Amino acid sequence: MHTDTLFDANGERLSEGSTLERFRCWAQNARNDSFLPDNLDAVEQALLIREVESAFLDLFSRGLMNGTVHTCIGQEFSAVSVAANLTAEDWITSNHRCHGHFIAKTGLWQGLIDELMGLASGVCKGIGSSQHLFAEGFLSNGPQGALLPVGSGIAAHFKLKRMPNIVASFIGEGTLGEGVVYEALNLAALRSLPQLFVCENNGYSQSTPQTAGVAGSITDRAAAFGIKVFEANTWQLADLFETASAAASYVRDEGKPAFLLMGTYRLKAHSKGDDDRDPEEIAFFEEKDSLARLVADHPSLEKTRTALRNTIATHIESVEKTRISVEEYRPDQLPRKSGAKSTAVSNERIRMVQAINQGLEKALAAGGMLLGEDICDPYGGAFKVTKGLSTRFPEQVIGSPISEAGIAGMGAGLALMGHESYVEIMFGDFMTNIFDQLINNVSKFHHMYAFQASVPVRIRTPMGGKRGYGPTHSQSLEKHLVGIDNLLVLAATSLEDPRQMTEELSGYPGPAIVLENKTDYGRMLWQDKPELTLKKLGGDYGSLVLAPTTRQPNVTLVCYGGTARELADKVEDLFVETDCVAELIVLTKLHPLDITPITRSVSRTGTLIVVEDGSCPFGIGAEVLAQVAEAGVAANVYRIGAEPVPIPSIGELEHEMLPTYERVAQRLRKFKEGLRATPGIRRS
Ligand SMILES: Cc1ncc(C[n+]2csc(CCOP(=O)(O)OP(=O)(O)O)c2C)c(N)n1
Ligand SMILES: [Mg+2]
Repeated sequence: MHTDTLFDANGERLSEGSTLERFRCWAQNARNDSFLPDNLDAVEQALLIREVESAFLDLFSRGLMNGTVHTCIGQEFSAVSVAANLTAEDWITSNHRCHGHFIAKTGLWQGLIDELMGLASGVCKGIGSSQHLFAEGFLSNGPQGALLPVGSGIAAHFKLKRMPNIVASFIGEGTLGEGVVYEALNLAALRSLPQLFVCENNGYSQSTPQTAGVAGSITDRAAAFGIKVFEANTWQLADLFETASAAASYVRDEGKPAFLLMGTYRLKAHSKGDDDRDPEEIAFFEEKDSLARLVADHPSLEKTRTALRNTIATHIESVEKTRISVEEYRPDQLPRKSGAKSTAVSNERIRMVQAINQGLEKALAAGGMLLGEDICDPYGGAFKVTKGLSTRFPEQVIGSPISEAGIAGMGAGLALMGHESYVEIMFGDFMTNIFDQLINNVSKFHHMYAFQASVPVRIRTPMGGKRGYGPTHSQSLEKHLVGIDNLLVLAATSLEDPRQMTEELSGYPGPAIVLENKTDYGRMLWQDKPELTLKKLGGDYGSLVLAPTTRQPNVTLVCYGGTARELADKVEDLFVETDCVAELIVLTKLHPLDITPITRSVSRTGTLIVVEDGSCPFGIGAEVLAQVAEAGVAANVYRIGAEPVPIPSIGELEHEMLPTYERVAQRLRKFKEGLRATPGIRRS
């Protein structure tokens, strides 16, 4: 194994500039005389990449492109050497500097040019542009490191299906600063996934030299996970192609991850024109550039280059300049329309936890995947929801280390490959750790990749307090989740069989969050009561409405999640105590919100109370009230939610801080008093 750490003659570690010193040394000593003619295809591919990249810089300088572009000029052989060892069915996950990887893997250079020109004929219809590319066998995204666990998920699919394929996941050395990199390395090593991590070390992360951004050794990082390390550079080409081949073969044949550290140098600015590097340094590497030297030594390559340049120019000139329409872009996958169907809810006598378990079992039987921390037997999950499942489906249930972002990404990768993937986040509080995956990956893939990618990943998590778990294990963070566009957010309750929700979700092509509630797990599902009717409105994902069988409701109570069952159990007490007849609307789909059952009810009752599990500011209640107002329905409105403080562990104090039946009753009593005090209050 090589090491990337340099020592001087006295055994002192070289720190300042050591990487670049080594690069200089490699570049200086490079001998590529015998690389041709055997590797002509590879060199021509590198030339094509360089000419396409040069065309991009030209288009940018002439103001003919939007945004930004990160070219890989100088680094082309990295992409070419790795892709030379990949089949069409293998995958690449890539980053912002992805054009070379894309061309080397897919050959779709025209589609790439069109993409960056914002044309409908682009590989992603011009939506993603430079950093967000997708084609069969390839995806790239801009947030550093975010796609590594997605690559692990794709690799997990190959392993599960016993396919001979591998995933090559590219990052730059600056990205070694991201935590998710280590989650992916750990997951890939633990599960022996066929994933080749390629770290393109060009000595800089934007403006930050490696010495200021990467502590210690790069290769030791991978080696610490027991991952085999390969090392090559883009100056010594024969060695590079041999090493890349050995690395890919190792991953494919052994079915294990490997780490390929690729020494290279970008000859152009980080993106368009931002370059603070020493001009002498750049000039040195320009002079030593392998590709330029090969062209200089082989006149036939100069001809090839001219031909490529002309072909590219002709393409840019003649391509039809049409753009995707607004109508084509706008539609989302979210279930926004609800049917008129209304069905009576009647549940089996079974505990919530058991019903969720059975729903998951069905999803697994249909080929789904389940990932999470401590979910395997005999433990069966922190709340015992997954008990028995790893025994029944040992290959489909992945017990993971503490790596929320890692498993969310991995679930997304598995979902991309067609598995409905359930990811359990042990406590809702730790949804914070997967925000990058939610916001920058899964909720964007559908639009960003021009509707070519489906990610049926479902993130399940127990939310809420009332169990004394304290400030970081009791929160209701749903208002942060419903703010994510293109993400379906469901809230299960023990009022309705959760197996129904799993059933409704099966076949939904997009990502979804399923909020469960800690207080609900041990409860028996709601059973019919003669004085109340529980109905589900609007078909799949429809809201539940609990109304008195005989009395006319005069208050609309909207709730979801943790408070729903508590209020449902006491809705009759509310009448006795406050004289208010409540119609309880339980939202099972928080995003997108279906306001119709609420406006319909409020039009009749004139009073709306939204009970929110989390704190009110900028929350679910605010959205409900805004939509009711926009619908033109006037009403007396109130919000009840958690106090905007950390949830204390002490029982009585916790109780006081959270929305409860008592607080709803108190609010209604006050409202009644107000009604008596202010006759003629406006009703809709
Ligand atoms: C999470 C995240 N933080 C910051 C950025 C902005 N950014 C884009 S590229 C880049 C430098 C990446 O350096 P490196 O990983 O070495 O790749 P290179 O650009 O050298 O190819 C930065 C900071 C980003 N895209 N994602
Ligand atoms: Mg770099």
